[in-house]
Amino acid sequence: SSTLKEVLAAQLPAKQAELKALKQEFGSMKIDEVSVDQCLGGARSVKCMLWETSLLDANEGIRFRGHTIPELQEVLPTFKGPASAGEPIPEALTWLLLTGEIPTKAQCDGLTAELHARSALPEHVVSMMNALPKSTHPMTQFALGLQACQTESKFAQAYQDGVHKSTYWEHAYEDIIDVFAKLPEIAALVYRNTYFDGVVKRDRTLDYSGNFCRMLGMDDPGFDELMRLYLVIHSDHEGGNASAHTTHLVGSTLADPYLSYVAGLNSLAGPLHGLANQEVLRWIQELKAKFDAEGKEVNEQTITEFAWDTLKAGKVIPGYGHAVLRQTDPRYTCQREFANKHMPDDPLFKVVDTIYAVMPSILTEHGKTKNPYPNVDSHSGVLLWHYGFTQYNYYTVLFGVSRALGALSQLFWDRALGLPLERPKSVTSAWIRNHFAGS
Ligand code: FCX
Repeated sequence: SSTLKEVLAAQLPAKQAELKALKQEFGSMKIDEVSVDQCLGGARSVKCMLWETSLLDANEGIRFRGHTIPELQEVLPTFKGPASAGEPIPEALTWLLLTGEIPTKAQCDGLTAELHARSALPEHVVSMMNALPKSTHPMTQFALGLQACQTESKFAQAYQDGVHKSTYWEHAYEDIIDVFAKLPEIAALVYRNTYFDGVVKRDRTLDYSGNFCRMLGMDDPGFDELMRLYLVIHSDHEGGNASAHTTHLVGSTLADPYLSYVAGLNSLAGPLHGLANQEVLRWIQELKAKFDAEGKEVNEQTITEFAWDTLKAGKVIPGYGHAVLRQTDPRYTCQREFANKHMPDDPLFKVVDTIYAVMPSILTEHGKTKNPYPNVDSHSGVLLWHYGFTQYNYYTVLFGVSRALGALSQLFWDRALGLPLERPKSVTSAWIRNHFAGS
């Protein structure tokens, strides 16, 4: 079977021709208009970015290369091999994101071997990371680790060597696969350094996720399956979300994939974005602590009370609301299904489910958010917690391992299609006033 790089190389000419034709046929047509509200309001829903790997529908949720999450669970190869014999493996999803094609198990195994072979961290990265204070937030350690790996960038080297722009894709590809390979190593070192003895053990007879779990020090096959699901569903959420958009923006300067994705990670570390998953667990733990201390049960009534306290204090309910979605996130739903299948009696799962029962009506009554339903971050933490993975300040690092698969797959196509420097126009408030003066 062909390697991933060969498949991509074969796709290039047609994809480049398609983009050229798109420009020729529709280049002067309008796909959107921008209101002043959108200019002042975070460019919400302005269509101005090409993103091939996934597309988000406000009601249906995400499709990866046209496939919903339940569809992927039917068709992508699993650790055991056949589709549906467990959760899809991230290698399969990565192949799909990059090529648009469903891979065979043999193709996935080839990619697994390639990732294992490229995973080693340079010594200077390990010693730099070992020197960081344990109190450094895991996301900061994670971003620093990747930034330090940038010494290995083949793209940056090729650019220095003055290669022709038609070959950028090849060097970008090499970096992207290297970054995929190294992220679990960096992430595991952060975890082992922050909470344990810094020792990282590997099992490269396993897949990308299984080996990652061993590196974290987890050896429950149930946790392996959870990690496969986790790494698949957090990978991509079209292009406008902050981590994907940042990666794309920084990459558009021809900063290499290491530098580009470090920037994306720093976006992910914000509490309105990926950090929300740690905030959800913190919120639940604070809620439990409060009512345990008061000798009260955690139920619909006490959760409602705690939610109103949060809202009245001028804070958000983490894990609820979304900039695009207007229904329950299918990434939430598939995690809920995982919980129903593997841990139906888990007490924290029951709390999350009770929150789900009351929160939409509380947020609707509060009257601010356009979407009162849960997003992906609302459910991920309790699943990890169930397996004893309780260090919630670390949770966003897992999101960061996964988000690379989507953001960098698109970055490959950014370079392969020769997409230009991104540079939208900004205006001053005086410009806006003058623009409408007399109208
Ligand atoms: N709790 C309380 N208020 C909320 C809210 C929530 N969960 N979600 C939105 N609101 C508020 C906003 O803060 C805003 O208030 P303002 O008018 O005083 O500024 C108002 O409702 C309108 O916001 P809305 O248009 O619905 O949402 P935005 O597109 O501006 O923001 C996020 C979307 C996701 C940032 C927002 O819903 C939020 O803060 N949620 C909580 C944090 C969270 O879960 N983030 C993770 C999102 C995602 F899944 C991910 O990136 O990982």
